[in-house]
Amino acid sequence: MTITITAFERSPDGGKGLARDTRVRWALEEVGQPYQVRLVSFRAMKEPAHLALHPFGQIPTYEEGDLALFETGAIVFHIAERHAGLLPDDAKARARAITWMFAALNTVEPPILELATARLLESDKPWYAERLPLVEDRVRGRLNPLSVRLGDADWLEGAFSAGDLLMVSVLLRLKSSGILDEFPNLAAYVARGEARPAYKRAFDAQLAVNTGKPSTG
Ligand code: GTB
Repeated sequence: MTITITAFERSPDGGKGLARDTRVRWALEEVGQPYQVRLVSFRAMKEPAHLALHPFGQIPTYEEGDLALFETGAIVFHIAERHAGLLPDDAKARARAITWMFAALNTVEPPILELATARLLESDKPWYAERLPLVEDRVRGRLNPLSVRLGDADWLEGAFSAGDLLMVSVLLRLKSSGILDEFPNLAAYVARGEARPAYKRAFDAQLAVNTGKPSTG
């Protein structure tokens, strides 16, 4: 059955892979599922046809036959449940990998988003310089225990899983901040994720949308 996802017609990041369709593309590439992409403008995202797929008027969405999903956590979980490669077979290992999916989205991503929002929307405020270090420290408050738990392992729970896919996707948003480099094992973890052939294919596909040409490196 054909899988169709939505993505920005023109991503505000110009193709750095930070828009959330990249994580869905990555999951589909990991399990070897072909997919189509429907590009949507900011205006089209708020129109009835798209709102029927995504009540909050955002991307990405996921359509497969008469199934329509939104929320990247739910989409990646759906893909991982139906295809081998993103969740272990063993029930307990599977539950642990799913726990890391939730940890990525519920515990680690919120302060990272807060930092991104502060940098993007608050830099002209008189209190910005005072607030920024507080927000950065809240990010460090999540990275420090994550770094301790990862230790010198390659992935969070044995083999690469959907938990790693979401955690790396979330951490990628920090690359430009320099904070990730304070935690060398996390920086290496993100680099391992980016080095996966499936990630590269996903990255190149979204880059091609935004620049008209694929990445060379
Ligand atoms: N919780 C939802 C999910 O995980 O699916 C969040 C979806 C979401 O935030 N979608 C964003 C969106 O549609 C795009 S990814 N925004 C438009 C709107 O809300 O009107 C967030 C994003 C956007 C841009 C960059 N960037 O340019 O760096 C990074 C991330």
